[in-house]
Amino acid sequence: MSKEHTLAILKPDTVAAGNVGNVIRVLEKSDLRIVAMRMIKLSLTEAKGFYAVHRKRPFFQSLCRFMSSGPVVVMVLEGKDAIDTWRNMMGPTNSEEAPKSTVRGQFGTNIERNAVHGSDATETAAEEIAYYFPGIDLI
Ligand code: 3AN
Repeated sequence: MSKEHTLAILKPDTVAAGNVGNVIRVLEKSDLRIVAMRMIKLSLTEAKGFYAVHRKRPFFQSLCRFMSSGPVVVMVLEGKDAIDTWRNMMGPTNSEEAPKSTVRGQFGTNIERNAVHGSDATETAAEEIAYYFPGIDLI
């Protein structure tokens, strides 16, 4: 696989704990490059739109409340196999089960407050990047 883009979100727990710089440091030491970045606060409606795929899941309301509870940092990451590379760096969904060598293991708390998001496939990466960076010109 050649150069790829993915969307990363540093979730409200990461911002609130003052770990934005720590996660950026991990990224800057990796083979991925941050090519776009903004800090935003999602409304509850925007969080529900972003996580619409999970709307039938029991954790949906709580997840959306959490994601809209404070500022987040959204980023576009670029690199070889960026989607899988970032997901491997993030670690498993549940921070309580994530190895300490992963971002979720180091900076997250549990399955909901798990520090970071990463797109899971090429199509979702394109949709998610367009959602937060409309009109962005990625080469
Ligand atoms: P991932 O972010 O690892 O791809 P998904 O897509 O299954 O995980 O879930 C999206 C988000 O929903 C997760 N990042 C997590 O914050 C939350 N989530 C997933 N499963 C649960 C659960 N059982 N209880 C609470 N929150 C969950």
